[in-house]
Amino acid sequence: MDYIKEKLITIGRPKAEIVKKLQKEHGDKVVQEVTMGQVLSGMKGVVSLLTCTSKLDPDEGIRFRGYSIPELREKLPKLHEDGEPLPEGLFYLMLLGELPTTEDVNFISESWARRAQNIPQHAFDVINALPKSAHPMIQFNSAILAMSTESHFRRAYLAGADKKDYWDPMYEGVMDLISRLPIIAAYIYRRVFYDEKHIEMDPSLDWAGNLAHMMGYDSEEVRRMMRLYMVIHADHEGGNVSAHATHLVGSALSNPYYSFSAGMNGLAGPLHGMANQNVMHWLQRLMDELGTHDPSTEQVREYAKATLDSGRVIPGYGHAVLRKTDPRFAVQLDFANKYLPEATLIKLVKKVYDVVPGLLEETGKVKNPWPNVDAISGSLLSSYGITEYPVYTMLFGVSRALGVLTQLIWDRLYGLPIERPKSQNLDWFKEKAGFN
Ligand code: FAM
Repeated sequence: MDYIKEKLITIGRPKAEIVKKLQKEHGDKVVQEVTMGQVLSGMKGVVSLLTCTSKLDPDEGIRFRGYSIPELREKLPKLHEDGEPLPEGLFYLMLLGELPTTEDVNFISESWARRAQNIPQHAFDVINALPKSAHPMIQFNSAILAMSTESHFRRAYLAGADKKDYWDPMYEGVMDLISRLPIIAAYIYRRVFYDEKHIEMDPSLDWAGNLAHMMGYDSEEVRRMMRLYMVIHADHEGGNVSAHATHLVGSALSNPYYSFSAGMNGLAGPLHGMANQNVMHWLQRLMDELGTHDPSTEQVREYAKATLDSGRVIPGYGHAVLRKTDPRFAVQLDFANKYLPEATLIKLVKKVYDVVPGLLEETGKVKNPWPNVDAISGSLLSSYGITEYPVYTMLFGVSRALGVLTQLIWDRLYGLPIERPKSQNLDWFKEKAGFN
């Protein structure tokens, strides 16, 4: 057993005992009153999940095991003093709840580089069987499902493993799956946009640096951008669609490939991860319609207003939980100001930021008029030459694996049961409301 697994079980067993005790001895404690409005508005604010990897504050934004994004940038190991933290370190933090050392990060980096070598050929065959015009998320998710033939968890379950040991094959599968996602994503990218001219992974590189390398980008700046991208998209508490879907499907003891695939299907929705691609279409159309890359603030306002007047949402703005500018937006802007102060798209993003919150506030119905992570991520990628918008959600998905799959290991450590909320029909709601 490697030392990370030993640490995990040492930390995990007592916590699993606490979860059991809470269930048994405090099961009748009332957690919260739930209103009809909450149920009918997508269960917003209803406490119904146990998630340990991260927590979202409406005003402050995300904290990973207690650490905010600025703190992670300062405290997680980096390859360069002035660079960005390594996603390997964030994975360690989310898994074990403590900051990693450089050695810990190297251990994970090497473990992922080793595990990434054994992707079954049929995962690539499945991708190749799809038309190149199939959205990268279709290709990505098909490959993820195809790789479930390798599931340690499935094998262990069929062999009759003890329930309290399920976390172990889950850990193995999660480590394998995370290690392989950059190769799969880069393969799809080069297949669709670079005439199948694939680039081998470089086992000496870190996980995110390798992704940039295999996509065809070898500058240190792009690697830094990719490390940042992979860190900030990794997790956003348990109730967002990709995290919740992964957890829900995992609660049926589906293997990590099935579970993560469910999450990725949710991420592909335009109100969730596909928003980053849609932001780019929206900005592109703005530039095409106005015939300039440098529109005036007034022109941007008119364009945004026309979007709202036609009953569409402005992608990249609003959030189900956040009520302030997303720190994931702020940190990307900070990165762009440092490395790309003159980039046309970044200037445009800033102009949109100047006018859209006010317009959304004027509607009187949008609860959060501020930008989310997707308002800038595509412009950052695009400014570095990664201009193929359809891959942006897939890159989000590679990163999201870090958080939702770590939580899946903890779900099995805690021994969480199958999820089964109660539903009611319309008559029941009418009766509750006192309708005749
Ligand atoms: N533009 C126009 N209208 C918006 C809006 C936006 N950006 N954000 C919210 N609204 C509308 C919303 O459609 C709803 O209208 P109706 O009452 O007519 O149905 C009203 O404002 C109240 O919605 P809300 O309570 O403020 O937001 P929700 O919690 O229902 O939805 C989002 C949250 C994120 C789905 C919503 O803000 C949205 O559609 N934003 C644009 C898409 C986007 O950027 N998604 C990415 C979210 C992200 F961070 C991620 O998952 N990656």
